[in-house]
Amino acid sequence: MGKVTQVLIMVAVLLAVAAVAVGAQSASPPAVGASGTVSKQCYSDPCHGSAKNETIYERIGDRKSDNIRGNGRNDRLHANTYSKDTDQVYAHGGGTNYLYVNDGDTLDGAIGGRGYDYCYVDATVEAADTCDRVRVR
Ligand SMILES: [Ca+2]
Ligand SMILES: [Ca+2]
Ligand SMILES: [Ca+2]
Repeated sequence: MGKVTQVLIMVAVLLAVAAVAVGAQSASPPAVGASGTVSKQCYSDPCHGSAKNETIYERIGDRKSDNIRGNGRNDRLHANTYSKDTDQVYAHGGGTNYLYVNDGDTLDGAIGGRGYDYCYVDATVEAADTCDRVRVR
């Protein structure tokens, strides 16, 4: 085998390994795919999701206490963009949900539903016992 051929094979193998690594990374976290996910910015309180895969964001600005309710399917509910507020985030319905209330204060609430819920909080006091997984950040 010529040296050039050997090098080419090595490069090909490295590229294949890199591709697999990238693929594995983008495959996690599970269940929630980029396809079919709808983003929603809240302008009202309470703010309701629909029966779609959704990423919902709290109202714009500090000191606005939000009630955000997801619905069916897999949702990501963000109340961690602004602070100095008391936000309540409810998963509602099934699916795999991600509830974010880690906005720097410990006044918020993350409440899980029937599905599997990940709650990202500033302190465990913000996580209801309906959260299946609690992450303090
Ligand atoms: Ca808020
Ligand atoms: Ca907030
Ligand atoms: Ca908080």
